[in-house]
Amino acid sequence: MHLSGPLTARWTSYLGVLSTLSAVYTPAVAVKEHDFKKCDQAGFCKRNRAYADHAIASSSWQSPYTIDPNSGSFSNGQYHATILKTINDKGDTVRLPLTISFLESGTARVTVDEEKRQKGEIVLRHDSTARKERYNEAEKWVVVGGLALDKTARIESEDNTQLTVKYGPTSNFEAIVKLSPFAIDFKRDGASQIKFNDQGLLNVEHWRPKIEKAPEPEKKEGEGSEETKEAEKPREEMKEEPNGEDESTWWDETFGGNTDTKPRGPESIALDITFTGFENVYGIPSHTGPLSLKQTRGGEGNYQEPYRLYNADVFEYILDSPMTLYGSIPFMQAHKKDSSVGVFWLNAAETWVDITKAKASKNPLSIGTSAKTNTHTHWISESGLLDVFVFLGPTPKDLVTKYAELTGTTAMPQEFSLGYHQCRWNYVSDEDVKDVDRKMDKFKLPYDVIWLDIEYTDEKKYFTWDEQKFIDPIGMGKQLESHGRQLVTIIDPHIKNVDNYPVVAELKSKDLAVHDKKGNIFEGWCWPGSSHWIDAFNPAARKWWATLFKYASFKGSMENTWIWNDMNEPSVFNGPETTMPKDNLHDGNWEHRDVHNLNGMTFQNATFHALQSRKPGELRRPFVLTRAFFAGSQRVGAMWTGDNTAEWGHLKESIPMLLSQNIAGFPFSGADVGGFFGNPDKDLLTRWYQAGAFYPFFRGHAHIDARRREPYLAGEPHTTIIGAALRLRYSLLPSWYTAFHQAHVDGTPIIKPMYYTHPSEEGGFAVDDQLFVGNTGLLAKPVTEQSKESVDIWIPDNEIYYDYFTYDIIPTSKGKTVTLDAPLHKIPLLMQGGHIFARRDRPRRSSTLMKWDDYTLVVTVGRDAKLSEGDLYIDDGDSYDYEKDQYINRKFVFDGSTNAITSTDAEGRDTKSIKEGDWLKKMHGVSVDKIIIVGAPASLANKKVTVESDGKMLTAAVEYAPAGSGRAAFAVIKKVGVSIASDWKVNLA
Ligand code: NBV
Repeated sequence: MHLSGPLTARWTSYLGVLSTLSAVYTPAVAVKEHDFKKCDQAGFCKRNRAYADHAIASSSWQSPYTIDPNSGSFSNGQYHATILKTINDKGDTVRLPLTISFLESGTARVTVDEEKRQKGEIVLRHDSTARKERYNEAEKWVVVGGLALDKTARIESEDNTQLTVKYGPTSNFEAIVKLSPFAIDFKRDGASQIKFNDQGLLNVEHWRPKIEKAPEPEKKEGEGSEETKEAEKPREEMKEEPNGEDESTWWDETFGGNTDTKPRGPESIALDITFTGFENVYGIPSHTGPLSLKQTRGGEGNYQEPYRLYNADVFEYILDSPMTLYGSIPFMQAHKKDSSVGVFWLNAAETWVDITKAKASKNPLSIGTSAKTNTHTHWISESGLLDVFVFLGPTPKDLVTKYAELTGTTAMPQEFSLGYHQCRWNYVSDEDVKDVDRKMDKFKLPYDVIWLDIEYTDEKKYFTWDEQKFIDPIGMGKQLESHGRQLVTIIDPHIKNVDNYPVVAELKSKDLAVHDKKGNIFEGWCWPGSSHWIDAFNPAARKWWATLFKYASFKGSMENTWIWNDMNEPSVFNGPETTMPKDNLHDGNWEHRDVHNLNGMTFQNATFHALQSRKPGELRRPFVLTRAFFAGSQRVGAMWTGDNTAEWGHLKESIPMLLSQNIAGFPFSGADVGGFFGNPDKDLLTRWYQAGAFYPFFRGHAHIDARRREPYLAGEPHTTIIGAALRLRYSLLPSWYTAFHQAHVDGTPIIKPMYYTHPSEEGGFAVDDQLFVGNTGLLAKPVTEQSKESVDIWIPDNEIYYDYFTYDIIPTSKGKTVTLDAPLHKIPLLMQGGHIFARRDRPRRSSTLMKWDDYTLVVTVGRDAKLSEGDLYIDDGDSYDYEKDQYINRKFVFDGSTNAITSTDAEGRDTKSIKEGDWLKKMHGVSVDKIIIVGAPASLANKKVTVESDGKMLTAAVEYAPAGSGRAAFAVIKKVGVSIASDWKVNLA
């Protein structure tokens, strides 16, 4: 293997790892921003920003894209036309097929491709076998539904300058397509919401033949190479002259000592998308920084750089930055009072997004009305199609559900995966694992999963064990299994290139790895040293991958073994920006450049399907954690935010980062509790557990050099406080599971930011440090600052709020900020009135052991004491039997006017007619143990209530506490005794 380019500090430290057998690793200093590209170091980004600067500065700028007036046709909800791009002063044009699809969901899709030339067919560089098309398979990986065309969409008016299409479920959406220059104005109820090419920044860098440098002077005419002659011919035919563009990075560019060759030359696509009258935009994870995205063109408090989406192993990432991270979801939402709209930019190549906000020019006639702010965004991708979905809302929920229709929803998880996960790099032996397991029990700390990082393997050969240290993996797995616990082992995509390792031998002999630009198996460096990368784009590779996970192949794995996919950006230590060369080739000879952001998803997907076929007849829900992701990854597992640091800032940042994941369709997300790099002090660790209890994915993790920090090591009072946070999570698991189910059904976020739950309250649009859990009305505001003993919670409405632990009524009202005491032992957690949520209060060691436990219901009576409502979804938490009606879905209602609480089937099903399997039958024996009513009516002072269920009438005792010194009255109905699976009614009067 040859090293090219300078050795960065990072690479040096990796070499350090590789050179020491013990793999002890000394972290370098925080991320070197200069190890990753800035926009002006990515040729296509620089060119498009320059294009934008030129267009915006010039008063006479005219976008050179025009719809050929004779090309348009409209049928069955689709408009087809050809955009002509004028490429020189002579008026030569390039033809760009345009399709605008109006979908039944009310989503519109705009796709622009590039026609192959009749003459001047693109000439690829001689040293590549890359495919000669714009990459058009992102849809295949990402879109799983929602593409049915809206046959009722119709052209409402048309002349030779524009056409207006009416579409949408109530025909209240319009797309006004302007021919020259090409532009689209998307309207809802007559008002403009989203504009394409309003600023004239549309840019499709068309293919062109490479013009080789002028022949060397000593060469006589006619002595040029065949290749040069060939390349020159089309240019002659196209009569395309250089037009002063910056061509320096068209055919190759070098960064950090790595040269990227571009066989197809420049081929970026870019478009300006204006959100008319919108001041806040959200989404496009993953980045650090606020949930409401910042402007990126400089100015006070703004970024200088566009948000970048190019999945990367960003070592010791920094806070408040538009730098790229490990995963990308190019879905952006704009929000203003009572209105949300969004776009999904379906492109898997490196993408940059500039954001600016500007007051729309004021209409001089409308005196007194203040000008609205428009948010201008400029999307720039290196290659592929221009393919954009437009959502016109009007609610935040509309956006996420329509997006989910296209890209799919969160897979129903293994129920255990909502519990607490104990991880570190590394638990060093099977004895170590068993010891941690025992100690967690000893200290009464519940957990569900213990994790093994890369050191469990025999010298980083995945699917093997270090037999000196993991002498009896099955024995270890069985100990965990005996109290319902699981093991997650890491399996990365780099396969060690070494003799006598059957996995790599097969990868090579079956030719299933990623190739370099010459078509040879790509070799790079990662943890194992010299490695090859499985090409999970290749169906044959995925099929082979599945064989490796069979219990008989992955010896030492068993039914409670699950998988962690790390480094799948992919991380390549000696590659450009620590990833794969862009001119590498994947299945179908697509360049890596085209598919980079999809790569992680294809690998997680391969693992997900592999776990489904471990044993014939065993179809269970897989659990696979990924670091790299793209739109659609939510269908195949969970993600985490990668290598954070044990600092307060990173704890704080985790909340907006996870909220961003939640609104962008991939809610099963978490951040390393405690911080990966470094050593948290005990307070930080404790506060992190309190916050982590509100992450959808809740895992403690630590770097190999970090000190041990299992919660029992913290000492008192910290261990007890952490234990309380874990117990809180465990008792609320039924509500978390219900929220996951909702996410599975329609893409609803599991944790929700204020703008999402209260889209009319402008004061909440920038609030990103507090969250609602599902539909429970639980409002959490984790403490994320050092030595802070209080928090300020922003209250979004006039509903009543109770303290979760004390039932104190929070004296506040809509739009106010209330300060709450939060000494170390206290998690600031409020209950919004008007809800009913479920808990399981019996402390257990793992969620699996809670399977048959009774439930507690908590009713929070609303300010008007009228209706409180809630849901509870339950299934076996493991199989796909829920697809065959084997689930319980209850709707609970407390009605203040009838003074009763009822439980009915949430979907109105006739549950009696369901053919019940074993699990469902057994659930009839699981009861509602108690009902806690916070803000309880005085009638409950009567001490007894009647309970009707299954035709029987019973009584239950009530403990009632009248209101007192700020605390609400509450009642506990004890031993309710009704089945969680049945209809029932509790009469409170
Ligand atoms: O596998 C080791 C680590 C892992 O612990 C961490 O969670 C990943 O994000 N992995 C990265 C490799 C490199 C760490 C510097």
